[in-house]
Amino acid sequence: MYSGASNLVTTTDNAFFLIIGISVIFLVGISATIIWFLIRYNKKKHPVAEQIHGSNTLEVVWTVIPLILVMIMFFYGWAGYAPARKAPKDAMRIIASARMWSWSFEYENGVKTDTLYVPMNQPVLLDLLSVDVVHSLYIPAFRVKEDMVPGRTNRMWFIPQKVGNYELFCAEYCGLSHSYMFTEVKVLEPGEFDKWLTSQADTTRIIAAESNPGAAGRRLIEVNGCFACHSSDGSKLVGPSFKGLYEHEQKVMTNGELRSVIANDDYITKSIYEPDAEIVEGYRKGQMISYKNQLTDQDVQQIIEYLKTIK
Ligand code: HEC
Ligand SMILES: [Cu+2]
Repeated sequence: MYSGASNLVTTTDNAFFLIIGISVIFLVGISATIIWFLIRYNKKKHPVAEQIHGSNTLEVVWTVIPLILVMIMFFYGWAGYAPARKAPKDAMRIIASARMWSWSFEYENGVKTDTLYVPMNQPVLLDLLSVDVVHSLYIPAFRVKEDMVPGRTNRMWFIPQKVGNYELFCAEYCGLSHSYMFTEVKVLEPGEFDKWLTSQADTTRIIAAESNPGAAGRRLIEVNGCFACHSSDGSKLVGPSFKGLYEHEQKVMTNGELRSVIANDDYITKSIYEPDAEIVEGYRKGQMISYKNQLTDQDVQQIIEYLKTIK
């Protein structure tokens, strides 16, 4: 908890503990005063009530002391907030996209992942995008949280300071499977990170050039977060499994009517571009969001190539 995992931990924690400390002192002080008054002024000891008139000294004291206290709180809060708003110019940029209900991270060289990888001791600036509803990217260990609003680009930045894996999740209730928006930040040594990034770029190129059928499609499924809802081993998750889907008979609801279709290229393409047009029997509408703007026809073709390998 106090790991110093990012440059924003100390200032955030200082403000937090200062406010908690002051609150605890007041809680204890006020409770003790109430109890003391109960005893001191109860009817047996103090049968006749007394009229008390104003006291200027008291008025000034209980105005000035809280004013000083909140100004101290403000000062510590500002000391944490101001640097968190201003990213250094040389920060490494990563595009973080959220959708119902998965994450995708795109690095400067075009590599995409569903887990966030960052180098240690280097400022990282995230462009925060959402394709559907309001999400919020939260990394508790780094003390950062920022809304992701469709149609605008919010930003967050930090310097990871310790190698390790940390939780990353959505902190804005965004629908039924909100809890699926859970992944990790992996902080690597700078050298390791560079190696990882180039190896990823190479893998993408090798896979694209390779004849190994379906490898490119499998990768697209991984980086677009499809595996959050679809398995490749026959088990049922939020959506039906991909295993045994291709060219098999599937029962779907179309405009309220149950019918049988063969899961051919057209059916799969339509399932990805217009998921709500035909709903697989036993599943509900509105679970899967269209990938119309994320996947090209070529991408979908490669996904189909992958599905052929697990039919
Ligand atoms: C949030 C969960 C979720 C995500 C993420 C998701 N899907 Fe789906 N998908 C579903 C559900 C639920 C269904 C079944 C209801 C329907 O037909 O729309 C479905 C249906 C499908 C079908 C039809 C399956 C069948 O058995 O007939 C295909 C193909 C498909 N999805 C592909 C994908 C691909 C490719 C991705 C990633 C690019 C993806 N899905 C991402 C939930 C999801
Ligand atoms: Cu979300």
